[in-house]
Amino acid sequence: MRRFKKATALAMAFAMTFSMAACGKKTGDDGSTGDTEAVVETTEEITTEAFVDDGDWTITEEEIVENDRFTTVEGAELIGLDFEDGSAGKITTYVNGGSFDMAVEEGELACNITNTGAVEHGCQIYLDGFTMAQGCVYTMAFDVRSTLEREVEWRVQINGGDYHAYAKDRVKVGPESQHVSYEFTMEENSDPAPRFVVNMGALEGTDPVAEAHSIYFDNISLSVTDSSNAQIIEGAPLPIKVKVNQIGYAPDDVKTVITTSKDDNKFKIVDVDTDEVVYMQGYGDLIYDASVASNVKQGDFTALKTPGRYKVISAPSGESYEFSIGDGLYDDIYRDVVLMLYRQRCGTALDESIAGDFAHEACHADGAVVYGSASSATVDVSGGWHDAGDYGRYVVPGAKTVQDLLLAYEDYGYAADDIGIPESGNGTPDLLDEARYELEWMFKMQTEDGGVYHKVTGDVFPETVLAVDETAQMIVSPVSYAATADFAAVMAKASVVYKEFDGDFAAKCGEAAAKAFDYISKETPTGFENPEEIVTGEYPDSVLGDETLWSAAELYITTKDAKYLDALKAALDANYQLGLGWATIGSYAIYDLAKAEGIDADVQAAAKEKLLAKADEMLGKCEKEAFFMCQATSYPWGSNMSIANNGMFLLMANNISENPKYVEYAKKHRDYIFGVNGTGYCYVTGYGTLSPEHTHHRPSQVLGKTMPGMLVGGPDGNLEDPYAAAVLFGYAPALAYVDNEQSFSCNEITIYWNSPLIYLLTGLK
Ligand code: 9MR
Ligand code: ZN
Repeated sequence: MRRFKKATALAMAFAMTFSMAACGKKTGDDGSTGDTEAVVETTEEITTEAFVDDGDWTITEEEIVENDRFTTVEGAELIGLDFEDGSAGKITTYVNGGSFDMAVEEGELACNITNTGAVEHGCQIYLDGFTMAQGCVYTMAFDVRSTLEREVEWRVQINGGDYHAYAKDRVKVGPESQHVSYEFTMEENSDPAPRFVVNMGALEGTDPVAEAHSIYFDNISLSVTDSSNAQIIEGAPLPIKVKVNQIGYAPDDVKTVITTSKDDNKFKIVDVDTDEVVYMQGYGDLIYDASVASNVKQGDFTALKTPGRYKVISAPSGESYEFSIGDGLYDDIYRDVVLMLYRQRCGTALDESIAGDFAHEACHADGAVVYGSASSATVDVSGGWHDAGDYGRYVVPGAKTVQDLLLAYEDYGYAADDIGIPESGNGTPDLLDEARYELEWMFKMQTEDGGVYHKVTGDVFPETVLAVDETAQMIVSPVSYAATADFAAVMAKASVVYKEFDGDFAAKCGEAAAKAFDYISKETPTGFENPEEIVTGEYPDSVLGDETLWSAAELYITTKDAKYLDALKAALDANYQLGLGWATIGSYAIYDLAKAEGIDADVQAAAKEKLLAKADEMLGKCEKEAFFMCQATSYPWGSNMSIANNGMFLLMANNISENPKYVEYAKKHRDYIFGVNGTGYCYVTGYGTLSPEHTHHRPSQVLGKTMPGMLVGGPDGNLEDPYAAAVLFGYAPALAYVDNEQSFSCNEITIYWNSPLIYLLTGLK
């Protein structure tokens, strides 16, 4: 937990003049507007409506309220299941190569195993939702019997990473029911979200059990035996109260500090190199913000334009993290945010000079089998980027990522060829080289008849291993409508964007796009669902009007062919979703239509109108929200993608119809990502004072250090993993973030969360 040190009152022996250029309504807390004396000289002239310093800069130490939600109570049953009511409670089954079903039969939990699989967790039952405190003594107990003599293993383990056990034991089971009871002390750090499992697969060192059999459990209990030495279990740390963009602001940017302390009335800005106070001002009125479920205040310091390194001191709640004012502040971060895609490349050796510790030999290079194919022949689908913290390669989110790069190049002519990828210096802009790495893979995902496979992954998510150590058989999942439509759209766009650099490649993209579009034209739009045996990322989407629209739009724009115009008009007439996500992508279509040359004038006018209406609607919402976002209380899995997408969308709107407000609010989305948000985190790894260090990203987890330049998913108000559910219970949506590698719903990273940030930073360059 964060503690603010108690500071003595800092009496200000002086006052100063201030600027309220951008926001003239704020005055001192007493409402006075009297003249003040300037004592700090800045190179910029800061003229302002007055703010009167009352001289009281006492910082109050935060009262630490211990969260006893996790405190252990002697005798408490953390798990207590007798199956009398016919329900298995929250016990869940997991298979990894094995096969069994679970049912409650006459007050017992029956696991009917037909195939144990080849690993210990080939067949497993598990249970989450309890907590363990360091130093506390627990007793694990249950009754068990089995129709066959064999061994099983129970474990209380960490739920992530290497899944090592805090306590475990093997039990020989047979037809005679036996009572197992095992006392143990939790020796490791407290864990707010451990997992209880029973492994019923192939236990190492035991004879394989080939015959079908049933194992019965009853009275499963985990209880606190002695808590006299138990430590307090900490949840997520308290967020810093005074929030700034930890990277910083260009001199002319609108700059806002936000405090979540209702007692803060004023703030001063200190140059951290000289300790001089360079700016002082009162906060605005209290605003209730539903995303953080508290009152906040905004303070404006737009008038401070002098380049330097600063921090905000806010009384009485304390200091902000440091930040800079200057030009070029995003140059390093930009490079890393782009290089992240290089570091996610699959099927090629990663160069140490670029990837550092994350360098590796070519991974996932063996052929993949095609799901449902009678033949065991393999296909070559090597290449592309690893999607995220897992190593799956999925066409749908890949297409979004490529589109963002192509747009960043196209909209800003950003042709840097020295970002530092292996292709740098080859005469083609690096953003296009990087995007091409994915496009080359996407070609391999297209079938003879034009359809595009949804994804290539193992049947389950890999263990926490390096990419080269995921050696499971790769399986190509069936063709999907969404993958094929998205493929058609980006390939069509690529056929134009790459023309001046590589005509043959561009032509190949155009042909592949046309073929994919023909394929979907004959299909009924249907959402993809994972085949039963494959449990990796699904990217399901059954609302496909926007995918149809996007593909028709790009093919029409690039070919001007009447048949695509007809399809486009039909798609525009149907219901479709706007958005720049992987599931709702209609905004890509209307944007490219709005800016295209030589297309149907009515279609273009309608697209422009739709786009600007959406942008204005967003702007209206942003202006009302305390953190200037337009999310209300919607912070879903990957909320940082929504934020980056919205910042990107505002810049896109500005490209269609210039409006300084669009740019100002795009910057506010940047500011949110780098620290002006509920938790105060800079959500990009490796940058800022407080940024994620324990990402759910297998290479980072194995190496014990987080790869730089990755945008994490961020707050997820729906608490979609056991760790988040344990430590973030009851948190407001925009605060529901925790920097822990077990929390895959908050702290994973993806290529398509980085890509809108690439666009945003390119546009703001
Ligand atoms: O980003 C995806 C998010 O929108 C979904 O809610 C979530 C659950 O379906 O899946 C996310 O995508 C994950 C994908 O399925 C597998 N690779 C990691 C992705 C990021 O967590
Ligand atoms: Zn790989």
